[in-house]
Amino acid sequence: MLIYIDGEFYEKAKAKISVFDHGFLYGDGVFEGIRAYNGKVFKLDEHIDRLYESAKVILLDPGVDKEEMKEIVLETCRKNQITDGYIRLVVSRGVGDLGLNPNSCKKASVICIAGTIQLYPEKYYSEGLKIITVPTTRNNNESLNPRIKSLNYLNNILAKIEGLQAGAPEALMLNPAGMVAECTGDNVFVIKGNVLHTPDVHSGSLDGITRRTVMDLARERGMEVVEGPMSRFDIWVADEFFLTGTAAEVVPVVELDQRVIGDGKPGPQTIALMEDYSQYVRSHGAEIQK
Ligand code: PXG
Repeated sequence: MLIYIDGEFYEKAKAKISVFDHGFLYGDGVFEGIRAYNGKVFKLDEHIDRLYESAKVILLDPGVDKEEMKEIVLETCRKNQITDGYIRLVVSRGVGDLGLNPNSCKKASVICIAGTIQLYPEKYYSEGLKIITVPTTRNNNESLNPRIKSLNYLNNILAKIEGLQAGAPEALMLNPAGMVAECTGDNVFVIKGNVLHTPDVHSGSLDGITRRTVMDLARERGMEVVEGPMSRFDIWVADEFFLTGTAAEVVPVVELDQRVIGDGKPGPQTIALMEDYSQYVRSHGAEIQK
């Protein structure tokens, strides 16, 4: 495996960053988790745009432009002969002094890892997940906006731990006002009748790229798509419930807080969207080979 760090490729054992990198010391940086399918990088432009938005919001200059960043991703895939895989692109504040002042970091570090992905167990998709709402709320928009895909994931990790301790593979997080935000690494959707409903991004969720893709696919199926406030009530009484994310893709949920959703099986419209998604990802994306 060859890993890109600041203009060079390194063997896995030699791919190291400084302990003085503020990404490590303070979680000061941003990242993207991207998939490649069938020789193509899925939604590369969208991931790069989101990365640069996250960087802009934290006043971080990646030091390379978007075209160069795309080429870094594609070249890392080529070097590792990736056709189907998982790409992690990281921009950290870089090496600086102790002390959280980012101005001591002279240059951002860019890291790109392209490897294979550990897929979720097949059972999650055929049977659906049973999850719970956890006490840890999603970060307040004005403290650390959940739209920033930052290297600081402790908020999500705390919620994930609470879910795992209760035996749930994912955990639903509310925002500080008690409305549904998202899961620890996935966006949330419910279906009631012909309406697909997901919390708007101001509710405390990442503007997920899988989320956007699924909204488009649902519109193509003639569904009405609503982005707006969602309460747990809306989920408990929904016909269908599912999560979306780059890693999970589209995964059905059949129980929340011991309330069975719909008839307790992955719903027909969810299954249709899962199929649409898996077809779509295999036929769209930036070609890895020149
Ligand atoms: N919410 C959160 C908090 C996430 O971290 C999503 C929603 C879904 O967004 P996308 O754009 O993927 O549809 C995420 C995604 C990783 C990793 O390596 C994390 C994500 C995706 C892929 C890999 O930790 N988070």
